[in-house]
Amino acid sequence: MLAGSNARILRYIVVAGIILIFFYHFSGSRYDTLPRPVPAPDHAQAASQPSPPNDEATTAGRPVDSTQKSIPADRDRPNSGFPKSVSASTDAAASTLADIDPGPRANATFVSLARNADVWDIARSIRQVEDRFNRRFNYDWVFLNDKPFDDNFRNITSALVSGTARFGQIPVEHWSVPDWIDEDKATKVREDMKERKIIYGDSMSYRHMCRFESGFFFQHPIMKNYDFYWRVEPSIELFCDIAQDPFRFMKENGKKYSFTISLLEYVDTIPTLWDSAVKFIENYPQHVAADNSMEFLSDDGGQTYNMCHFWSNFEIGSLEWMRSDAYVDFFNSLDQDGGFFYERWGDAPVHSIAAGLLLNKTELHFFDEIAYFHMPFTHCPNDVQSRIDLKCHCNPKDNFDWSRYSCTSRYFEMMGMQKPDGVD
Ligand SMILES: Nc1nc2c(ncn2[C@@H]2O[C@H](COP(=O)(O)OP(=O)(O)O)[C@@H](O)[C@H]2O)c(=O)[nH]1
Ligand SMILES: [Mg+2]
Repeated sequence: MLAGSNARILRYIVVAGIILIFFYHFSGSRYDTLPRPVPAPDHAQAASQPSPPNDEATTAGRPVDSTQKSIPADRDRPNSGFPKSVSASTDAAASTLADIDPGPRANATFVSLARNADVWDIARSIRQVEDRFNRRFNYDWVFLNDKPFDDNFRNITSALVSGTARFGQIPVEHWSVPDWIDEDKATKVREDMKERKIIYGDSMSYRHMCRFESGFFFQHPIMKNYDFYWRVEPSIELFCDIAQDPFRFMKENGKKYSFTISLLEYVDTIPTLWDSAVKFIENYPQHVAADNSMEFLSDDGGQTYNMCHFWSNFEIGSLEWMRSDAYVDFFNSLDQDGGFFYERWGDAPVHSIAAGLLLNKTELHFFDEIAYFHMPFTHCPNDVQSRIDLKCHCNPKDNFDWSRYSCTSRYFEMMGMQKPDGVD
């Protein structure tokens, strides 16, 4: 009897042991696929130059001494280097991006121009950028505003940004009407555009915004700490994981300007922009690149503009290029002609014409893998396997690239790039 119950107890122990081993094994392998925490950067390292009095930096809501040194470019991380690919999607552990070492960083920042009232819309954008990319890389984020940022804006945004959040006020001379502009003439233009129902045609603040983004954002003292920028607007979406660092890609491949969406500009907003560009070419032939992208901008060898431009609400670009004599001469030349106020020149065609004329083709880049939405257009990568590997949630049917209003097809032709099957 006693021997029988001992044997039963022994059987219970053996069965319990097997169950324990079974649970340990399966729950353990599941936890292995959770992201490893990425070591946070040393947030105590901030700007390498003293910031102006209005500018402050915070990290997760905590004030940071903005007079301290910036994070050095290319700070080495242990085991740095790009993964060959992230395509091992059936291997759950390998597909966890946090397991892939991010590699050395570029000296770069996100930048958002925003009003205090934009706080929730920019918060949505930040969350997307952090989740899809920056939680692994911890790049800084610069917020610029023509008015002082309020505490609510500062607290909400800096809690979301994994790098250092920095806040700058725009100097009044970068957000006002220059003295060579005839204000009566500019007022009449706005009234006329209002009647003709041209989008933002009667808005003065939109004009300041376009002029600031065209010629001044890269000159802000906070931006002078960085070599590359990534512009983020309120209410954008990112549909895919960004596995490799676009900043590092730009730097290592000599890229100066990049895009995800291109399209045709609304003619009535820029009737004389091309005339100004042609005048610039005549006055500054030394700034025009030998292997420029005139084919992208013009269908008749430069006589007229075909309205093609890169959509500048997304851009990753070189601040060094923007601060070069070539770009600054280009902007000043356009600015003197007054079209930011006498018409409604957008920063997108201004940046695009500059990139097309001043840069060699090899310095431009199309980021196919950055799946992006800004009302009302979407870029969704064509390749099925890439969408799976990068955990994309965009519907490829929404992709704008091959629409007749997009200029991406023309870009592919100029660059000799292969278009997807079925696209002509
Ligand atoms: N500080 C500030 N930012 C502005 C103002 N107007 C527009 N912006 C910002 O400029 C960018 C472009 O404006 P948005 O309204 O998105 O223009 P859209 O994308 O062309 O329709 C966004 O980042 C806005 O937050 C303004 O008057 N002040
Ligand atoms: Mg916008």
